[in-house]
Amino acid sequence: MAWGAHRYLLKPVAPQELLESVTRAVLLSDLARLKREAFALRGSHGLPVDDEDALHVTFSRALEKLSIVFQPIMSMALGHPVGYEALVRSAEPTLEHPEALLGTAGLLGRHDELTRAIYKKIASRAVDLPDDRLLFVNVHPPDLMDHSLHGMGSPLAPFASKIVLEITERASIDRMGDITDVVRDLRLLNYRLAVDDLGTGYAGLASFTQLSPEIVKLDRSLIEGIDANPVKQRVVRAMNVLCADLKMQVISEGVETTAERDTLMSLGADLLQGYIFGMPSPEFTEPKI
Ligand code: G
Ligand code: MN
Repeated sequence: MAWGAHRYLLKPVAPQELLESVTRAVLLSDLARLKREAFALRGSHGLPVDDEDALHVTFSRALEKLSIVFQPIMSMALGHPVGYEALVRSAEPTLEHPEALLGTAGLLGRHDELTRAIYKKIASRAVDLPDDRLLFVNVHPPDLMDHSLHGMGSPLAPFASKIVLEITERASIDRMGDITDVVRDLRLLNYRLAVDDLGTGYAGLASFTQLSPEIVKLDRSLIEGIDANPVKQRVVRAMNVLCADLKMQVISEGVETTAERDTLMSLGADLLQGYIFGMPSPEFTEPKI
């Protein structure tokens, strides 16, 4: 009935009409099923089968050649890093950077495989993390729902008390439904949470109300050229004041110049991250301020 069979079912029903209407209903329900299947397959759309096979092979090679680099997050007051953000790289040409890796994983339906490989690599390096330093790990919002990624069996779990999970604002977490249980479980395991890329277009407060993050990371688009931009200065100063009131720490990302660094410090920022302290490195570096 939902597919329109009712349209013809006024009595008296001629046998031929009944047959047609039932046939139409069956066809429509088949179409709906096909549409659902197509929707589920949409990730691998647009790739001829041969290309897709080749891409699988390239992607598998990229997974074997993963490495992790670390970018220090500096406390200007302490004069040394408080932690490091783990960033994935691959030695496979064309898939060196996270965006390419993640995009391809999505196309091939191999996202979970990539995430697990990254977490295993990060865990293998976490043992060398200097004492009193935190390790910041990027998490894609849908991965939050996967308990096997962060739960007891996860390669990251043994290091949870030193790990800050960064959850990006680029994908809105309010479309994920209720994440209260997941957040509670993560906190039971002693993970800390950060909202990443704040200021990238998403205006809602779901990430704050649902995550109660300890840390907020301001996107580099807010930091770039801040020394010459009074509007950015006003926003960042207000953000620092507000987050201090909320007992959240603020990290300013993408600091590249001394002018940006000095302006940020004058606006009350203490935790800074960016190329000014050096490029992300395979080692846990100790940059000079
Ligand atoms: O989205 P997220 O904040 O996790 O992005 C981290 C990315 O930003 C990494 O790929 C890193 O190489 C890059 N990055 C880190 N510091 C800087 C910087 O100072 N300038 C620019 N342009 N990019 C940076
Ligand atoms: Mn990040």
